[in-house]
Amino acid sequence: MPGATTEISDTRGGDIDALVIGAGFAGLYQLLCLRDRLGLSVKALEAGAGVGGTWYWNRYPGARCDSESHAYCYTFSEDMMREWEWSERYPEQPEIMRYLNFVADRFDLKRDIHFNTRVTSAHYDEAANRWNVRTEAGEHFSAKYLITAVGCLSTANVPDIAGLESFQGDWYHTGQWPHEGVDFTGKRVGLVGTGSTGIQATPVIAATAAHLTVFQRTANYSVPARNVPLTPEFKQYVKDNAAEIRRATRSTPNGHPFVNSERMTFESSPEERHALYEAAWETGGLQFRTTFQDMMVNKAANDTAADFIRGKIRQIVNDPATAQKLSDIDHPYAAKRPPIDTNYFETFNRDNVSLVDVRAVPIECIAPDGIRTQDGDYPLDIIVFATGFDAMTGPMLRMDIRGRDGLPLAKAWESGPRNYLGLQVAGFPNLFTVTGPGSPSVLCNMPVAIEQHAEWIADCIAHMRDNGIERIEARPEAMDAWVEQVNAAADATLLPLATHSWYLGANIPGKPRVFMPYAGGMARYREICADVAAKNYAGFALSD
Ligand code: NA7
Repeated sequence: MPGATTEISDTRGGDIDALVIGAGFAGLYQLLCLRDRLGLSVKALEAGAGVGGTWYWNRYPGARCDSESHAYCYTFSEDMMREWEWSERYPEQPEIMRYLNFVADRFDLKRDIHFNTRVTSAHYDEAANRWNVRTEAGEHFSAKYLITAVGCLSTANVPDIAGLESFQGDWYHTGQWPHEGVDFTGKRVGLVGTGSTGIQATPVIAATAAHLTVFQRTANYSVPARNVPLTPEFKQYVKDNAAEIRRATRSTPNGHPFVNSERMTFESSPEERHALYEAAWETGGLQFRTTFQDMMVNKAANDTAADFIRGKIRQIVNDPATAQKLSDIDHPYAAKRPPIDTNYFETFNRDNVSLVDVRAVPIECIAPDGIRTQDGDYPLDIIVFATGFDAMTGPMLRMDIRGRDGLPLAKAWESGPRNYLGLQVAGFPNLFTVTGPGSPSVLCNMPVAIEQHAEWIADCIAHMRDNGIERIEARPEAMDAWVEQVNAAADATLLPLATHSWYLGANIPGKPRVFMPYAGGMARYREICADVAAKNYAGFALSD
C-alpha cells in the first residue's frame, strides 16, 4: 500500500477495537453488540447522511418491505418489540426509517457513527494485526476487527445502454432516489425493469403520470400483498406475543413467522389444490410460497403454482396481448425473488399505461427524447431504472479490500465469492462479513439473518478476547467445503433454474455465475454456525 506508514500516523482510529462499515439494520446492531455488550471501542462508517442502509437510498414511489412488519424488526429486546408499533401489515420505507432512527436513538448509537463517510479501501497490516481503512474524503481509521455490514442490495445497477448521456429528460435509478422526490404529474414516464421494485413502483407512478410505459425484459410472477392498516387487536397481539414471534422467526427456513405447510402438492386433488392456492392468493404475501412443502424442490409441483398465477394474470388483465406478455414467464415460481404487489397487474388496465416486451423487441439505445426499441421510439420526459443491483458481492468489491500480502478481495473472488459460513474469507484475518454471499441473507427475512450474524460475530470476538486470541481466519479447506455445501444446498432446490437471476449474478454483464446465498434454510444455518463455535471454531485458524 503506497504511503501506508505515513498515512497511519494521522489515523483517527488509533484506539479503535472494531470498525463497522454501514449503518443499516446490520451495522446498527453490530455496533450495539460490540460496543454495549462487549465494551469495545467501536465506530461505524456510513456513506449516507443518516442511518437506514438500503432503506436510506431506496426512496422510490411505492417502496415498501415485503416482509410483514411485525417480523421485520429486531427481536433482541422484547421491551423494544413492545415499545414500537407498526401501522401497516408491510412497513413503508419512511416508517422503516423512523423505526431505525428510533432504535439508533434508543441505544444512543449515532454518537459512534461517522455519516457521509464512504469507505474506499480497507487494507490488512499483518505486522500490526490491524485493518487500515480509508474513506472518500481521505480520512483514515485503523482497527483490529473489521466488520462489513454493507447490505446485499446497495450497489445500483444502471444498465449500460448507449445514448443515456444524451437523454434530455430526467432519469433516476430506484436505488438512488432523490430525497426530495420526483413529481410525475403530467409526464411521460418510462420504467425499465419488472422485479420487486418495478412492480411496486408501477401502480404509484401510473397514478400521476400522463403516461407510463413499462419496459419488461423478463415477465415476472407476483402475488397480491394485501397490505392493510394493522388493527388495535393485532398490535396488541404483537406486544403480548413478542417472545413467540421471535421463536417463530428463528425456527423457519426463511425467517418469516409463517408455518410451512407439511402438505405435498400431489397429495391433493386438482380441485383441492386450486382451493388452497385461491386461499393463499386471498391471504396474500410471501407466504404463498408455503402453500405446499415441495413447491421449491419439485418442478412439477411448482408448475401447479406457476400455472395458477399465470391464470390470475390473464383474468386480471383485460387486453389479451398485454396479458400474454405479462404471463409468459420463463422460470419456476419463486426461483427468482418473488415480488408481491398492490394492483400491479390491474394497473395495465389503465388507459395511461402500456407494456413493451423488450425481450422480443430489444432496446436499441436511448435517444435525446426517449427510448428507441427495434420497433419504434417511445418519447419520454422521465426514465426510471428499476434495474436492480450488483447484489451481494457488489458492495464488497467496490471497496478496495486487501488481506494478507496485499491480496485483493477482487482477486480472491475472481471466479465468484468464496468464504467460510458466509462470514470469513481465507487470507483476510479478523474481517467478518455480515449477510454476505454464502449465508442465507437474501433468502431470509433480513433482520433475522442479521441478528444471527451480528451475535455470532460478537460472541466470536468475546471468545477471542477471553482466550488471548489475536487473529481468526477461515481455513482454506473449510472454505472449499463450505462452497460445496452452498452449491449443494442450491442444487437441491429449483432456485438455479432461474438462470438470469441476481442470486446467480446473472443480471450483471461479466459477473461470474455462482449461486450466492446459502439455500439450506436459516434454521439449519443457525445450527451449523452454533456447532462450529461450540467446537472451538472448527474450520477457523485461531492464533495469538
Ligand atoms: P431485480 O429483481 O434485479 O429486477 C431488475 C429488473 O430490471 C428485472 O426485471 C430485470 O430484467 C430488469 N433489467 C435489468 N437490466 C435491464 C436492462 N438492461 N434492460 C431491461 N431490463 C433490465 O431488482 P429489484 O430492484 O426489482 O429487486 C431487488 C430486490 O430488492 C428484490 O429481489 C427484493 O429482494 C428486494 P431481467 O429479469 O434481468 O431480465
